[in-house]
Parts: sequence; structure tokens; C-alpha cells
Amino acid sequence: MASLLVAAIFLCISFAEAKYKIGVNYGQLANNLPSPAHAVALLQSMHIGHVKLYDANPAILQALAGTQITVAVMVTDAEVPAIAASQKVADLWVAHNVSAFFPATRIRTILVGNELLSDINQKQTWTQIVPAMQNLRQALIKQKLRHKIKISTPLAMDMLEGSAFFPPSNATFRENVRESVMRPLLKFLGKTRGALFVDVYPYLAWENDAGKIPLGLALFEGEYEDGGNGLRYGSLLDVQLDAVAAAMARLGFNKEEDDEVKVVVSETGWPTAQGWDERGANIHNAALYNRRLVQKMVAVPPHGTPRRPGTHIPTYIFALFNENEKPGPTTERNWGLLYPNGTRVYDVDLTGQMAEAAYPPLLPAPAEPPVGSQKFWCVANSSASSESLEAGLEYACAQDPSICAPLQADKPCFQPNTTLSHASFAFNAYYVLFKALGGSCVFGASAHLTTTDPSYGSCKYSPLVF
Ligand SMILES: *[C@@H]1O[C@H](CO)[C@@H](O)[C@H](O)[C@H]1NC(C)=O
Ligand SMILES: *[C@@H]1O[C@H](CO)[C@@H](O)[C@H](O)[C@H]1NC(C)=O
Ligand SMILES: *[C@@H]1O[C@H](CO)[C@@H](O)[C@H](O)[C@H]1NC(C)=O
Ligand SMILES: *[C@@H]1O[C@H](CO)[C@@H](O)[C@H](O)[C@H]1NC(C)=O
Ligand SMILES: CC(=O)N[C@H]1CO[C@H](CO)[C@@H](O)[C@@H]1O
Repeated sequence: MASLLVAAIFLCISFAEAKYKIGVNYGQLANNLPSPAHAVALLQSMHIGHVKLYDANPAILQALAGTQITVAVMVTDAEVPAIAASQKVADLWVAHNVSAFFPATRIRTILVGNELLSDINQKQTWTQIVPAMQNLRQALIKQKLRHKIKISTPLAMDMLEGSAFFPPSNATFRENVRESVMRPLLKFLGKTRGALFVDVYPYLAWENDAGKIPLGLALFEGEYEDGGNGLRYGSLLDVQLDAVAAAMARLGFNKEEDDEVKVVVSETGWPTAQGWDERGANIHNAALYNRRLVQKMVAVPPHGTPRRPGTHIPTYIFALFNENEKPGPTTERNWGLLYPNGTRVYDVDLTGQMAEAAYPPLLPAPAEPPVGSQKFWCVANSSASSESLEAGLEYACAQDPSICAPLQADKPCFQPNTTLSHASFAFNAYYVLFKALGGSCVFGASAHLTTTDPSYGSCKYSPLVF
């Protein structure tokens, strides 16, 4: 009990010690970012209190030394198996990537992998996550850092069965990770007074279902009542967070205060630019989302959520910079608070002190066609190299057996028997099937969208109705 109390006090200290409450994700999938020293100066000028990295980049950790900013470092996905398998590797990881910079750099969290449960290709690592966390914990104990540094792993909302969070009281963890990963993970987090790190994107949830979810709910100005327990919600963010809390409760992790695992929002944000087949990503909505997010998360006393009122929810906004080398749809490269040259994309006071009415007026969000009013197809680019078309074709066919079935020799889309024609058909079939799950019409820049139906003869291309 005494040790729990001490641990609880440390948890409070690590959140309270920083002068500024809001955190940010410092991703580096770009070829035009400022130096770490310049980036750290920007973090300070923006009054950012916490930064989360996607690795343990030594130049960045060095640049953060001597600042008040607390840091979450990440074990990359590829490093997880070796750390899970070997205490010695875990010890070395902590020695090289944490102890070498501590305490000058205020490392407070080690994260194990990035959204590993979202990647079916990483399935073999799922049950290695908690063993890796345990080995890192032993390493911290040996190096007398256990009271200073917490361990967790960031997970996406697809940790929930069917990625479903309506109604939140009904949510449950995915069957294929519930007992094998989530229960031991929550046990570990409870025992170490750690927090579940959740990447929560009301933007993505709304964008995938814009016909049903009102934009206002995503922008903190909605109303929704959970029929299961009568709790009332003003934001999709709270709905999503309480869905995670309900799933935890279903495993018994909320019976009393000691069993309740805290939640950290490890990524959230709103993009400012979009492709044809995306909606709502503009500066108007992004500014409203992040300004209101900050005000909610810095409020004293804390708002919490309807299910967990009054709890402080540490929050890292995604992202510090627009990242021009992120693959996928246009929005992926436009989540930044800053352009790479350090200019703000829009105004947001990250201390949350500025009233919404005190900002200069925002340009209105551009008008967008109603949901369901447009049709798109995804086709191969005729000037793409045959290597990239073949690679894309192979990838698409591997994602689902239905995608390339019509390309078999006796089927309607076999002729013309060319890589370009087959790639077009497969790209489109993949895109239509996977768009709602995050699939995009990119294929290494060898695909593009069209509003012209590419169907011919008896070879029919299904449209994406948008
Ligand atoms: C709640 O979840 C169960 C099982 O996952 C499902 O059958 C049921 O339809 C859900 N209820 C609502 C109101 O969505
Ligand atoms: C920074 O980059 C943005 C986006 O490319 C551009 O609009 C802006 O003018 C640039 N600012 C400066 C100071 O170069
Ligand atoms: C097709 O690829 C070429 C060469 O990479 C590129 O210049 C062009 O913009 C692409 N066309 C479309 C419609 O994406
Ligand atoms: C289809 O094209 C491939 C690659 O050019 C070729 O190897 C194959 O023999 C062709 N099949 C038919 C039935 O024309
Ligand atoms: C994620 C990360 O940056 N890991 C580094 C930890 O330290 C070892 C040894 O210095 C590096 O090889 C890893 O890249």
C-alpha cells in the first residue's frame, strides 16, 4: 500500500512538474524538417510541456537536455521481439536510449512499438508487447529509474471489437487480443501505475461515417446520449475515450480506484488539407478542434469524461510538423501545427488561456458536396513504371481474394492482358474495399482517382460512392 501511494505521488509529480500541460507528437517522416535544436526552440516558443518521439533519436534527446519538456521515447516495432526475448537486450536499450540522456533530458515514458495491434502483419509481436514491457521494467529497476519512468504502448481505436464505439457503454476489446494482450497489459499498467496510451481521432471516426455522425460532435459542439447508461456526451472524443473505459471495465479494470487504469491520449488532432476523396480537413475545423481540445484538457479542475469525470487526461497533439514523406492519403501529410519552416499553420494557444472569441476570425470551412453525391474510381497511372505497377498489383491482390478474381484468364477483366489494365482493376477493387479501413488510392504514386467510369465490355469497376 505504501509503495502504491509513493508510486501514485510520483505519477502526479511527473504530470505536474511541467509548466505547460499540452504535449505534441514529434514525427520525422519528412525530408525538410528543421534541426532538432530549432525544433526544440519551436516547442518552447509554443509552450509545449511534453513531447512524444517515434524512436529514441539521440540528436533530439540531446537537444531536449536542460529543458523543462518531458519526453516519451519509443522502442521501434522492429526492436520489440529482441527486447521481449532478452533481459540483456532490454538492459542495453535502457542504457543506450534512456540512461545516457537522463536526467538532463526529462525522459518520463518508454513506449513499446507504435499501434502494433493495428497491424495484422505484426501479429507475431502482439504477445511480445507485455514481455518487452516487463523486461524494460526490470531494466529500469536495476538502473534505479523505476519511480521516474513509466512504460506503456500506444494503441489505436481498432483495439475495440469492430472498431465500434457507439454506444460507448457497449464497447469491448477485440476478441483476438482481449485475453492474450489486453488483460496482461492492463494488469501490468495497474501494477506499475502506468496509463493506457490511446491514439484517438474523432476526425477519422467522423470522416469514415460522415453520413451518420454530425461534424459538430467531432468538434466538441454536439449532443449524444448513450442509451445503455444515460450518460450524455458533447464530443466524439469523450465517446471514444469512454468506449475504451467501458472495454477496460468489462475486463474488471475499474471496480475500485486501485483497478482503474488511467488513460493518456497519445495522439489526436485534425488535418488541414485533403484529397478529393476526403472531407472536413481544413484550417477552420483543425483550429476549432485543437483550440477546444486544449481548453478541455488543461481545465482546472479537470473535465475528464462522462464516465470518468474529474480525471486529468494527459494529451499529445498529432503533430508538431506536416510530414511530407508519410504515405497514404493527402491528410496524412497535413496533420501539423507547423509547416516544416516553423510557421504556424493556424493559431492555437497551447496553454488554453486564450478564449475562443479572442482569436482573429477564421475563414469559413470550404463548402463540400453532400455525403453520397460523388463517385470515384482509382486507376493506374499510364506513365508509372512497370515495376511500380507490378508491385502495386501484387500488393492489392494479396489483400483479399476477391480483388483479383476477375483478372483470371477466363474472367471478364483478363483482357487486355497488360500490367497497366490489370493494375487499374486491382487498384480500384482494393480501394473500394479498403477505403473505410484507411486504404488509399496511392500505390507508390502509380495510382490516381478519376470521376470517369473505367468499366469496359463486361468488365465492371465498382465506384467508391463518396
Ligand atoms: C452491443 O454489443 C453486442 C455484442 O457485441 C451487439 O450484439 C449489440 O447489438 C450491441 N448493442 C448496441 C445497442 O449496439
Ligand atoms: C512557410 O511555409 C508555408 C507553407 O509552404 C508558406 O505558406 C509560408 O509562406 C512559409 N513561411 C516562410 C516564413 O517562409
Ligand atoms: C502520373 O505519373 C507521372 C510520372 O510520375 C506524373 O508526373 C503524373 O502527375 C501522374 N499523373 C497523375 C494523374 O497522377
Ligand atoms: C498474359 O500476359 C503475360 C505477361 O505478358 C503472359 O506471360 C501470358 O502468357 C499472357 N496470357 C495469355 C493467355 O495471353
Ligand atoms: C529507438 C532507438 O532509437 N533505438 C536505439 C537505441 O540504442 C541503440 C544502441 O545505441 C540504437 O541502435 C537504437 O537505434
